[in-house]
Amino acid sequence: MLAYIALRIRSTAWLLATLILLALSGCDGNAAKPPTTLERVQEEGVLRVITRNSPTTYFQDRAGETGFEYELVRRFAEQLGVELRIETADNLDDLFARLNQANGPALAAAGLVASAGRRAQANFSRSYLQVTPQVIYRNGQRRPTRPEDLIGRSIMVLKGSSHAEQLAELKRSLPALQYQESAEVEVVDLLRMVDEGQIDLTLVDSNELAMNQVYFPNVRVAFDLGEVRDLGWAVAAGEDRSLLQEVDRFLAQAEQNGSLKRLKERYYGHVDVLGYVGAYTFAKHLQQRLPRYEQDFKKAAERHKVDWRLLAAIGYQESLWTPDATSKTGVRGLMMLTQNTAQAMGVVNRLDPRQSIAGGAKYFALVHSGLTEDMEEPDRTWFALAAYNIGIAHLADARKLAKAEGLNPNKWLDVQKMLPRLAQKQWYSKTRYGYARGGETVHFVRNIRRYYDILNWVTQPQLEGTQVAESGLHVPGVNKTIPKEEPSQL
Ligand code: BLG
Repeated sequence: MLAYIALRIRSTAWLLATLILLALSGCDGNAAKPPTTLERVQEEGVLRVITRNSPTTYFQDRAGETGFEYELVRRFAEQLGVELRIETADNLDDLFARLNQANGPALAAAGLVASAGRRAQANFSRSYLQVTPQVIYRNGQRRPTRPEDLIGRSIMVLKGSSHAEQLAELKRSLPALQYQESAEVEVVDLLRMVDEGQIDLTLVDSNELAMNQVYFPNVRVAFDLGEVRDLGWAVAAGEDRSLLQEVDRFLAQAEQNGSLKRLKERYYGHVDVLGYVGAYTFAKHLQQRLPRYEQDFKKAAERHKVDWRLLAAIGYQESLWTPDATSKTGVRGLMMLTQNTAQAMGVVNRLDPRQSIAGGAKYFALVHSGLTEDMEEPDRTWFALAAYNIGIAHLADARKLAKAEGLNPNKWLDVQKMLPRLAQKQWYSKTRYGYARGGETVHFVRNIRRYYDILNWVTQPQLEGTQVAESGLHVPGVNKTIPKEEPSQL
């Protein structure tokens, strides 16, 4: 028995010694090497991402969480096969502090410029968007055209931003330059403050202006301050590059397969599609005209089970929310009803905006429900818009053409390619219903989708039915409502 115990003690001691030796010599991989960031994320099955709550990054809309950074990082998490957990920082200093905390989020996806000053706080991925810093001023004020013109004007930028870095740099050569940094505001607040004349100037990135121009009709670009810069996602400064390498691979792929381009177009393409003038005209009309018809859109939408924002978007495309609009062909009113359609929908006076909206809503709901059962959303809505504009008969022709080409007649992207053919003799001569201006219908649907996107951003679900919603529209990401109705400017 004693011998047995002695043997046990000896063997335990030997085992311990062996383990210590192994650990010291690094032979035992598990004990010596901690998991990489990527392995940790995969083991936990969760990707924690820190971002900012703003229209260009992450916010809530009617359908739930959205935003450019959010959409992109959601796809990345999907590809990794892990759950995405979003955290929001109060300001940029807070963001970098939390990223660098032990047990902090693994990744920052927040429209961050990979600036020299930030490289001490974070390691950046490859670029997914190029932006230009722009000086913003209010229309009607003296326009600055070069850095010297910034002296003597009240300027505010975000604390901890790359713009604050730029101004600090500029101040070295222009000591008289004064500016304020604030950790209490977001980019939308800065633009609003310029729009309302509370500050003279601010600095924002071109993508942020592109996204927000439609909300702030008075803001204008004074000049570009400096070179084009890269936006990147970031990990904490001390972190290994395993996760970043995966991010780089994902971003390269998104660039190659066009998904990144589509996302940019969706979020930042307003100014491209509407044009600069179109974007701020829309902003002006949003403030001055829409409030007059908002209740009528909402009532008609409720009656016909359609989203009121979609009806409003149709109304804007048709008439810029002008009740007495008339086309060359005698189509009339805010929703541009033809004589026949108006009659069929029971509209007596097409120039009465309430009747026009009610008739347009009824007609839209009718064509929407009349489409073939196997057509799915959201394509179904785009087809219904096309039918609203060109009629179901011509739309059926375009769908037949698509089928003949081996395309899918239930996919809007496919049928959209066929619609312009309805205006070309070689094609329309073979269709049942003949010539139609199908190219216009493609523009019609594209524009409405753009307006609809914007209307979704400026209206928030949680505000509906509240006092705030009744007093005007809401800009996502900020506690600010656009004031209701100004004197008529029709
Ligand atoms: C639409 C009708 C459809 C009709 C098509 O025309 O009007 N929609 C409405 O009235 C809401 O009902 O389909 S059909 O009844 O099956 O034939 C085709 O006729 C209106 C379109 C026409 C267009 N805007 C709504 O989108 C228009 O105004 N075109 C003329 C432009 S201009 O005169 O060249 O400036």
